Amino acid sequence: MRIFVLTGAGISAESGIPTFRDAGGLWEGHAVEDVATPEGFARDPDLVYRFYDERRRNLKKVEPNPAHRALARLERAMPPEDFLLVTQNIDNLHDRAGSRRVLHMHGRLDAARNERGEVLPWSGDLRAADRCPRTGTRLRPHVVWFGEIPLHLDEIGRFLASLRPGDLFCAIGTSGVVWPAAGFAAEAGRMGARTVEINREPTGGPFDEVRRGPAGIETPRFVEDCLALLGRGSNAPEDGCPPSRP
Ligand code: BV8
Repeated sequence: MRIFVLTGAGISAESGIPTFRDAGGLWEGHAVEDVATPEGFARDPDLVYRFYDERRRNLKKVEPNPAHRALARLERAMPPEDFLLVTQNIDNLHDRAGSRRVLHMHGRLDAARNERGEVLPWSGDLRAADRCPRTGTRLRPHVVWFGEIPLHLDEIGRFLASLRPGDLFCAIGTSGVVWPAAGFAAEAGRMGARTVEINREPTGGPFDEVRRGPAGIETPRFVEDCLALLGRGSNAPEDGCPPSRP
């Protein structure tokens, strides 16, 4: 059985990171789409640097929640080729919860990118005066802005195309507004996978099953159900992996 998990801002809400919709999509009176764009960066780079500095500083004050930890457990219980975790979030809570293979399709706050597109870890404030220690070029947040092409789309597309009846797709804490991530559930359904949504509120997305409630409660339950399907219920040892799908 293969499982594709897509997470959005809602999975980090119980860790104290505001979602885009909760913030009303605004920041310092600016629409996120205005600030989180190449045009916004060209227009007012200091505003955009500040926007990400504040969110990067906040990362140090928050911790992964049971939803992040449950997905790390599910990853450990499955053959690598049968599990894929894709996040739209730029926080590092999946990584800090122990997930080893996370595709950050919209980039990540704890990294910067030089003018050659090379990525380097970056945990402090990032300002216009900062330069890449390797190339001396200007740095920008390693974040995919609106109008830019998300990361890892080839790998994501291959995994979606490999899904078959009996496999699972689960979207956790995403409003399904932002494309191309918003199209993944329908694609998984077209391949015959069962599609599950975990969300506090209805989104109207194309799901076979909805688990209404906070991610911190519903995700561990979903993972327990997956482990039972894999014959790896909560009383099973965490060592080894079930046989991969032939
Ligand atoms: C692209 C990084 C071309 C920045 C982000 C018209 C139609 C279709 C598409 C478009 C269009 N006009 C423009 C577009 C394209 C655009 C887009 O989709 N715009 C939207 C606004 C219409 N997309 C792009 O520009 C993308 N690029 O299209 O390039 C291309 C593509 C492919 C191939 C070739 C060319 C790039 C998009 C990436 C933008 N960058 N992030 C930053 O973070 O600052 S997106 C950003 O917003 C987040 O990363 C996230 O993805 C998105 C917010 O979405 P969610 O994560 O879902 O968060 P949200 O707050 O909306 O929802 C939270 C949900 O959680 C809610 O449902 C809530 O009920 C739930 N929840 C809350 N608490 C809990 C909970 N659930 C459970 N438990 C809880 N406790």
